[in-house]
Amino acid sequence: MRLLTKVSGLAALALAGLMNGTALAEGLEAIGRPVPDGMGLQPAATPVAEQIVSLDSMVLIIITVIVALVLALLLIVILRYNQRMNPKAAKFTHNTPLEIVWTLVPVLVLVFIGSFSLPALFNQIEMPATDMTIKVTGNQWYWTYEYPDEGISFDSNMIGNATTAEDGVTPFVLDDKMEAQLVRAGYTRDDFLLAVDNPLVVPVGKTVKVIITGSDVIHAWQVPSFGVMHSAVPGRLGELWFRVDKPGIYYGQCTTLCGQAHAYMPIEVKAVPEDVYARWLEQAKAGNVQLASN
Ligand SMILES: [Cu+2]
Repeated sequence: MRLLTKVSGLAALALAGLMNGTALAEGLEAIGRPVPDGMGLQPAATPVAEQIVSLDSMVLIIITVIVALVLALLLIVILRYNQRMNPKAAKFTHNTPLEIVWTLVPVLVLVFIGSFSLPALFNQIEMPATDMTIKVTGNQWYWTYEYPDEGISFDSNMIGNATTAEDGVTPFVLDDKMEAQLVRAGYTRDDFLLAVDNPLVVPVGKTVKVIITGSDVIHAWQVPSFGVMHSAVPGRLGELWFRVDKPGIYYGQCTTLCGQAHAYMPIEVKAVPEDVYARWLEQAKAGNVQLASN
């Protein structure tokens, strides 16, 4: 069924390509997205996200060892030092060397973790030299993307919300009609609640500075694969940066509860090779901001 959907998606794309000679279709793979039965973090697509993932793995190993050690100590105490095994209780208190050790070892563990987590944190918040700037504005309930240097600005709405649902399609309901609309746009039913009409488009290998604000209430722009998240606060400008290494589609969500349709303002970023980005820019400046999906 999924294969069929994919094939029909490709057919729809080919048809769309025939009908619209200028549409860019790049056959991008959806990399940053939730998957069924997924357990870990989404694949890291930026240096910051890679740092976060390796830090996460390292801390997981450390806490596993600590939990095992504490559990073993507890079991030893429960089994060996209970009242039945020791009818005559020992009377000693304090053991200075032991107390120094159980204070010092946790301090050293924290210093060790900090020596990795602090550089990761600074790497996230210190803005490197950037190649381009994008302004993100959170609205109830969609995103506005602006390329100040290029004079481009457009809204990004979830496919199938009240604004984008085609005639005869019930907004927010994943039925056959909604699936057909998704397929026409180059997606599958798995992309429902993630796919948008106009995704953000960025070139791979370029350092992108994102400035973030809100127009009504507080939202938050988060893309897990990029390792970025920032609140979109009305009247304030936040900033973050990312550099995507691999072309693909990366999904995210608004992560601050912002009202009734909070769950329906996903983020979709298409990272494309530089030449494709240049062609998209030309097309976008001419008024067509859509980058056809695979
Ligand atoms: Cu929101």
